[in-house]
Amino acid sequence: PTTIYLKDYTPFGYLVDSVHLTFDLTPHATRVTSRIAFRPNPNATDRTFFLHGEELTLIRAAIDGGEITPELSDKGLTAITPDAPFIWEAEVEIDPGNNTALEGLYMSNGMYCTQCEAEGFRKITYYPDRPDVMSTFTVRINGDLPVLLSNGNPTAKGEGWAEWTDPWPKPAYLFALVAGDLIAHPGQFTTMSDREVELNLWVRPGDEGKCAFGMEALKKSMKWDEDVYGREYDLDVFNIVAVDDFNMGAMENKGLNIFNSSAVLASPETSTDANFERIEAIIAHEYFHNWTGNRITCRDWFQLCLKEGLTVFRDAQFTSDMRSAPVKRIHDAIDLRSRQFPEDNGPLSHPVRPESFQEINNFYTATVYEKGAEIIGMLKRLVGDEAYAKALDLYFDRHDGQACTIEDWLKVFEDTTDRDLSQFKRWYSQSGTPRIAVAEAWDDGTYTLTLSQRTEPTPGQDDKQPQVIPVAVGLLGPNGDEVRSTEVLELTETEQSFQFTGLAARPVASILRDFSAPVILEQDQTNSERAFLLAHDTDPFNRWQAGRSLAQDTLLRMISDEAAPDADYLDGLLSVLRDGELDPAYRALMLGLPAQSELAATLYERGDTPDPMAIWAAVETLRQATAQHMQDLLPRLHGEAMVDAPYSPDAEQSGKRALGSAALALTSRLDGGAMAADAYANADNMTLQLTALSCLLRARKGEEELAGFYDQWKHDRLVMDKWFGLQVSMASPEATPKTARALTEHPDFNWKNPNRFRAVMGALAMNHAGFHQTDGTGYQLLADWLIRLDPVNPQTTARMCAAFQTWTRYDAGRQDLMRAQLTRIAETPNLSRDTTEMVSRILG
Ligand code: B3K
Ligand code: ZN
Repeated sequence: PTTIYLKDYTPFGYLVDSVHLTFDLTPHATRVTSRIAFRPNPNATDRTFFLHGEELTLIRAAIDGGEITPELSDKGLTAITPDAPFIWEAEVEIDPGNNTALEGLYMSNGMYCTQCEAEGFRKITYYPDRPDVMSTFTVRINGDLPVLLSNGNPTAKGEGWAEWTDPWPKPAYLFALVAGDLIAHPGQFTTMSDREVELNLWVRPGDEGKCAFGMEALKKSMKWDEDVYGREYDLDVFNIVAVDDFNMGAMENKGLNIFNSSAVLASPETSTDANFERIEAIIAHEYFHNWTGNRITCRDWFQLCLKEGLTVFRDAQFTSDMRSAPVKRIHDAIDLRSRQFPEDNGPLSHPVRPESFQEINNFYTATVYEKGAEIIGMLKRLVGDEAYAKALDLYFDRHDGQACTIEDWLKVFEDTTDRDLSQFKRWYSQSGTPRIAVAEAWDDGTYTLTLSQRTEPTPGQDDKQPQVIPVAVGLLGPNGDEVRSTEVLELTETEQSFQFTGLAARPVASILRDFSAPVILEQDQTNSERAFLLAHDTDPFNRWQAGRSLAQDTLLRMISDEAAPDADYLDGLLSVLRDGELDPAYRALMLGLPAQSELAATLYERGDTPDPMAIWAAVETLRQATAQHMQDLLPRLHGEAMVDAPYSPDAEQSGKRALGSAALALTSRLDGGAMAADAYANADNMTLQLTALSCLLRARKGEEELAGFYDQWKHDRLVMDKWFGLQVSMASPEATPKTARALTEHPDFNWKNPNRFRAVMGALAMNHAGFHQTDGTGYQLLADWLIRLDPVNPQTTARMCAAFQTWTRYDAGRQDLMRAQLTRIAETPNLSRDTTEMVSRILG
């Protein structure tokens, strides 16, 4: 396979002035006719006329009306062109009905739809399929289907055809087409300059009742982007389509967003509070791309974080504004630690702006997205809110309509603030998670905090340079009062000391408040300091973190030294949970524990070999001890979690339900699931129903309920995904691989559907002790299915290979078993480029 390098970027030799496409839709022989106006690019030196094209049958090609015979390869075509503007025409045939990879034009339940990012347009017609080639598009769709959609505004239509014109120049990856028997859930938005926008959420018949929430989320997003970023929508219509077969969450095609149905369809009966929150965030994310991604796009795919990091940051701001900012920040930190840290500190580690790739789809990662968003957050913290707003205005002014780089992005900050960001830029080029060690000294009224940073070597990067790390710090006095409010220290050297003078007594420092940087803090805190911060910290993030550190510390000692659950943790937790003034959602988060995989990582990093069964047992023991310790409080928590208003997925109600669910889970450890059985019988929304069922399954009960759930919901694809997933995630470690295998034999295990495949295989990989069973059956089952899926859907296969990324952490026996499965995958004949790249990086 060929490797593509950032350093090799050159502009395309031609500019595209306009694109006209005609689609004659039939399932197995769709004709695509293109008419494209090219002209030589004055800023390019290489005039090779190469158009990408894959899996196309070329019927006819012409330049300025004269038929030509281009030179074809399996990657595209080359042709001789005039040294002046010219019109390119081509007619190709494609087979959407057999496109199981879900990239390009494909079919899902009789509906035609597209996914072009990153490089799917080349499976639709011959084209310079690169993000820096931007053009307006006019699309005519001929097809015998009631709804025919493409980007931009509708410009004409008749029986069996429709024409769409997108006036905004865009790269081909933002092209979209949808055709099918769809029903619209309509809406309407008036923009800040009083333009009316027609909104539609298009769904399959039967899903009409699941649209209202998504539509409201869209309107809120449109309003928020006007209020906070001054960004107005720019077309007459905005369409969203829900599709059942989709490789990821959603796609921001200009004016025609396409969503995995799981990322947009919602109703109280079928969706959990977490589903609603995720849907709201994804709708916002895709909508925000209209400016950060579409109006200003990426020069090349190495710059992916330019649009993704920024858009994730924007959707996080939106969620913080719509819901609770501390809760969102804690969720993001949990997510970063569980998904991005393992990537950043393992064989798949890559910079936020990678420097090379074989298959770009493998780089839509937590590092590019979530660490990319953290970088924006740090930048904002360093320059301040006002300068951030100014820089963003300048970014939109200066770069509207362009395909940009990270250099362009940083330059607007340098120009607005006069700051030199060359060291800050290392965040984009250096991979690995920086670790910050803390040393403290106290002398006569002066507290000295010494911070030192180091980043372990990562693949291809042995030497790391110090980065600019904003460390938000506050100080508490011995009575718990805050004696220094939050201050952002800028750590730029390998080691640096910061002094706080004029203090009456030795303070307790609260470091990395609000998780001000995506780093690992290595602080030798005593448990009494942690308990002190848990009781007194004014920073909600660090207050939660103090509890989390206590939990982690007790778990690690339980695992390594067979210690008993720590009293500081249990007592501290109890008093926080007792505090009725605290937001229920926040208290529910306090009851969380570090993921078992995260405990494994910590053990590994300090030189121990993690034993997944020992980790599992410690977590179980601690849970049991927590339930006993809080026994008297649990009825009160249930009471506080009561909602006696009609169901709403808002922050307040869902926070209460989160607390109630956590209390029910603990209660189930004491009453053998009696209360959960009751809760299951009375549940009138999916959040409660699923919580109760999971408590029952964890108590090794609930067989009847599980069967009842199936009968109740077998008609609903999205709920059935939950039914599949839950059984695997709640299985005992020993039973996990067996349970997953049995489910793959279930008639409803439609493995070509990515949601269903992930429901089972994703849950298997996430069930730490179950996946890592010493007989290797978990590894083998996953590998069997990855090998089977690869020829059908390489993108989803490659992504799921990451389940093996931590294989070198474990004991020799498990390593051998995992290596054997990875090798077996690698040696599969005709393995896709996607999976080949992933497996070879993981094997190292
Ligand atoms: N931009 C798309 C992701 C495309 C993934 C291609 N493999 C969704 C998003 O980030 O909004
Ligand atoms: Zn995105």
